[in-house]
Parts: sequence; C-alpha cells; structure tokens
Amino acid sequence: MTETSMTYIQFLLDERRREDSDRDLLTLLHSVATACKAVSNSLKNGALADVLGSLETENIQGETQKKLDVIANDIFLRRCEFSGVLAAMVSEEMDEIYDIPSQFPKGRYVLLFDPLDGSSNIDINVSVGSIFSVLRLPGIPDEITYETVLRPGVEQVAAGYALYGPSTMLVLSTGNGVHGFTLDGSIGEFRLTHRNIVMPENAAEFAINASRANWWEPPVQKYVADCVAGEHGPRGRYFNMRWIASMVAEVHRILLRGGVFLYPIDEENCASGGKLRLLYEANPMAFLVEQAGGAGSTGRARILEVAPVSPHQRVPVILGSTNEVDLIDRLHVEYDLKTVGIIA
Ligand code: P6P
Repeated sequence: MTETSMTYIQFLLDERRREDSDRDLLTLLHSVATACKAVSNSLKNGALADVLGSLETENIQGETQKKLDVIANDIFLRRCEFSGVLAAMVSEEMDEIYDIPSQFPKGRYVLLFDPLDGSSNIDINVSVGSIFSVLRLPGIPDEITYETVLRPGVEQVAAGYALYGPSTMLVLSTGNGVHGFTLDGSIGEFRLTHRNIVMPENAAEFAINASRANWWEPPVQKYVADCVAGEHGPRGRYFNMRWIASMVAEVHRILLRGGVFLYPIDEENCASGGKLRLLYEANPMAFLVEQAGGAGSTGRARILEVAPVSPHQRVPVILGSTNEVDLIDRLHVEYDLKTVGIIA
C-alpha cells in the first residue's frame, strides 16, 4: 500500500494494531471524521445552498450564531451520539453538557468540540475549521457532572481538527505524533498525506490581531515590536505577520512551516480570562502542537496543565515553535518579577 493510498480508517486500524489503542476510540474517531466530511459538504456550496448568513440567536459566548454554526453542531451531535462509545459531549454552541440520548448505548469517552471555528469567515469564503478533543473516563459514569468533563488538557487521549480550505484536511493525534489526511472526493475518504508532522523549532512568522496592540501587556508588546524591528532589531532577522481570524488555519500553517500564534490576555478581554476557549480550542490545539514538537502556553503556564473550572472557560493562548514560545514566556516572567519588585 502506498503512503497516500492509506485511508484514515486504515491508518487508525494500523495504529490500533501497533499501539493497541482502544477499539472504542477508533469508533469515535471514525464518527468524528464522518461528521467533518458532512460539515465539509454543507460548506462547499456556499451561497448556492442558502446556508450563509446569521441567525437571530446568540451562543453562550454572546456571539451571533451563523446558520452553519448550528448546522455543523447538529451534524456533530447526530453523527457522534450514535457511536455508542460516548458518555457526553461539550460544544461551543451549547450552553450545557450534552447527555447522550437514552436510546443510544453509552461509553466512557467525552467529545469536546468547536463545530465551526472561525465562522465569521464563512460569508467571505475564507477557510474555517472544526476542532475536537477526546477524554477517556475511568468507566461509564452513572451521571454526568461538570467534574466529568472539566479535566486538564494533559488527560486528552486524542485531539484534532478539520480544515475546510482549498482542500478539506483532517489533522489528528492520538498521542503518537501528528498526522494529516486529505479528503479524496472521488471516494469520500480521508487519505494519509502528511505522516508524522514535525514543526520547525524556529519561526519566521507571527500571528496576532495587531489591532489590539494598545491593550496588550508589555511582554507581548515587546515581543511583537522586536519581531517588527527586523534585522536591525534585537532579533536580528525579518519576521512576517499573518492573521486569518481562523485559529485552525493559523495552527495548520504553523504545524507545517513553524511560527507562533498569539491570542494573549489583554486590557479588553482580561475580565473574561482571554478570548479563546480552553476545553475545545486551546487544549486540543496545544495537544497537537506539543505532539508536533512545539509548545503551548498561556504566557504564564503550560496550557495543558490549566485546571478547568467551567465548560466555556477562556484562556490566553500562545502556541507554536518552541523557541518563540519559550522567549515569550521569559518576557512574561521578567515582566511579572519587575511588577512585584523582585528585579529592577
Ligand atoms: P478576532 C474565531 O472566532 C476565533 O475563535 C479563532 O478562530 C480566531 O483565531 C479568533 O477567534 C479571531 O479573533 O479578534 O480576529 O476576531
């Protein structure tokens, strides 16, 4: 079998044989891939399918819901609740934890997902994605409580995303590296195209919403200013900037060619803890980035070690090439030590 002829399910079967991963995990990851294919299909006809535009409703984030936010969420629920291996689901688009309907067998996995991330880009036909995180419980719980799902990111057993771009890709890690699959429309299957993605240690690009510069903390302002100063500045080299307003697209670029993505805490978002959500954005992306040899930080802590306190909790996110994330963390430490007077 040639490399790219291996389908996603064949890869999972092969990995299970090699890693003896749980059969139920394979079932769940297959259901997630099916959901991603269905979302891709919903997106591809755009304005022709009368699925663009917004609804009158808002999600718990206080964000106006796009028609496709709700469509994608329903697709994930229908395609995954049926799998018989889930105890519960958590979605950006649902206020409360989703209990698996009684007509379906339950299992010991929890699926946490953002069904359509970057959906503000849909109406302008720019790449969007789905992000998912998987937890494995010790057993099938008698009841689902917040404690069931509020687990730190280090406990994830799998994470991934689908990127709905010029091609539809699914990028996955089950803890044994990061692997990319491209949707082959002729057979309706994801095929292995990027085995064992390893992120370059150094970055030539940074991604941040520069319109928020006046709100940033001094360590972030210094980091960005030093990148912008280029070859005559402290970094001694040129940096390029990217901002797609679609985290999945940014992370995919960084996984493949290095870089750093920042959505830091700032004066405007500090009351809510940041912009991006811990359980179904920061944790899965940090899991993938670390599996690819990168790092994921809040600026003051490893993202995967943050102890969740609520399902839709937000955190600062700095992730990408290890050397850049480490530098940004050091700038935060220096700033904090000066603030409390430990160093001058
Ligand atoms: P801003 C999309 O809404 C998202 O959650 C991420 O995908 C993206 O990186 C960020 O927010 C964009 O934020 O400030 O550009 O609207």
